[in-house]
Amino acid sequence: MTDKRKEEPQRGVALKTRQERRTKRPRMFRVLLHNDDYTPMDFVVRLLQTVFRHSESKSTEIMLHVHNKGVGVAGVYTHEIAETKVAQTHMLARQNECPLMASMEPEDDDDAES
Ligand code: TYC
Repeated sequence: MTDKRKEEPQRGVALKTRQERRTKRPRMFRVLLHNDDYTPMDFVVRLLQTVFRHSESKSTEIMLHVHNKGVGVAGVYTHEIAETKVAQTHMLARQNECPLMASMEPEDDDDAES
C-alpha cells in the first residue's frame, strides 16, 4: 500500500476527471450586501438596479431582505465578475459617503474548480 508505483496511476486518473469538469463548470461566487444603519434605502435599490442589473421590484425585495436579515445575495458570478461588482459597490458607496459593505463567498460545489 505504501508502494508509490501503485499510487501514481490513480492520481493521473483523478486529475483528468477534475480537468474535464473544470471546463464545464467554473466556480461561482455569491456577492453579499451587508446591512448598516446609514446607507439610504433608495441608494441600495439604485445600486442593485445599476450594478447588479435587477428590476426595481427585485432590487427593493433584496434591499429589504438585507435590511431585515443583516445580509443578502445581490447576485452570483464567476470570480472576476464578482470581484468587479464588489469594487463597483464600494466605489459608488464611498463616492456617496455611504458605509455600505459588500463581500463575496464561493458557492458550495464539489465538482467546481478549487
Ligand atoms: N438599513 C438601511 C436603512 O435603514 C438600509 C440598508 C439596506 C443599508 C441594505 C444597507 O445593504 C444595505 N437606511
